[in-house]
Amino acid sequence: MRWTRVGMGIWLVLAVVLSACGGGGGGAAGPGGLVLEMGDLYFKPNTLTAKPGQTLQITLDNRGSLEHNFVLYDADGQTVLFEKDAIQPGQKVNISLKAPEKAGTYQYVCTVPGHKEGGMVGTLTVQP
Ligand SMILES: [Cu+2]
Repeated sequence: MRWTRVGMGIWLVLAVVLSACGGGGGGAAGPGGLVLEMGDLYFKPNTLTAKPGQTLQITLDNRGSLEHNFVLYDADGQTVLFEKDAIQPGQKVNISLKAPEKAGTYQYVCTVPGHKEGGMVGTLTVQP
C-alpha cells in the first residue's frame, strides 16, 4: 500500500515536469500562456491554434536586434483584428489575443517594411 502511494507521487511529479516542458517550439509561460518568440526575421512558433473566441495569453518576446510588431489579420488578409506595435529588441510584452469566432486560418505578420517578406509571418488556425 505504501509503495503504491510513493509510485503515484512520482508519476504526478513526472507528469507536472513533462507538461511544463511541453509545447515544442512555443514553450510555456505560466498558466494557459505561451511564448511567441520574435526574431530577425521569424516568428517562433509560426503556427498557433485556438478554439473560436478563445482568449490566448501570449508573451511576445523580441529576441532579435530589430524592432518588431504583431498584427493579426482577418480572413480577408486586410482587416486588422489585433495589433501590437513597436516591440523593442529584448522587450517582452504580454497580450490577450481573442481568437475570431469563425473557424478558419488567419495570418499574423510583422508589418515593419520587409519583415513579412523576410519570413515574419505565421498562421493562426481557429477550429472548434
Ligand atoms: Cu519585424
